[in-house]
Amino acid sequence: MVVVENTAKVHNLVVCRLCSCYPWAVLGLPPVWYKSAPYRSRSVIDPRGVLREFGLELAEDVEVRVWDSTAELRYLVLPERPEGTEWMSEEALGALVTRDSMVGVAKVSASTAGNAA
Ligand SMILES: [Co+2]
Repeated sequence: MVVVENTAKVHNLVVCRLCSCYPWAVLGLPPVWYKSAPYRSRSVIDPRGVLREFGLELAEDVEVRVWDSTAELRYLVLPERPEGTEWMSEEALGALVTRDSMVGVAKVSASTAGNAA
C-alpha cells in the first residue's frame, strides 16, 4: 500500500483502470462509482472533469496526479490538512477524514468539525 499526500499544489486521485482494485482492507467495500466504467476510463483522461462532477474544482496551478491501482499495489490519499484546524487534535482531525477524501474525489473540510466534536 502506497500513501500519496495531497498538498496545496498537488492533488492525487486513485483509480483502477483494469478492474476495481481498492484498498478495501482500510476503506471497506468500494463505492459503486469507483467500479463504474466511466470513472475508470475518464479519471485517467480527464481527471479534472471527473473531480468537477464530484463537486471539486481545482485551481489551474494544482497538479493532478492519477494513480492506477493494481492487484499488487493499492493507493491511499493522505488528504491535505484544511485551513483553520491548527488547534485540532490528531483524533479530531482524523474524524474529518472521509472515504472519498482518501480516494481523492473530495477534500477534507474543516466545516464538518462541529459534527465530529
Ligand atoms: Co483493479
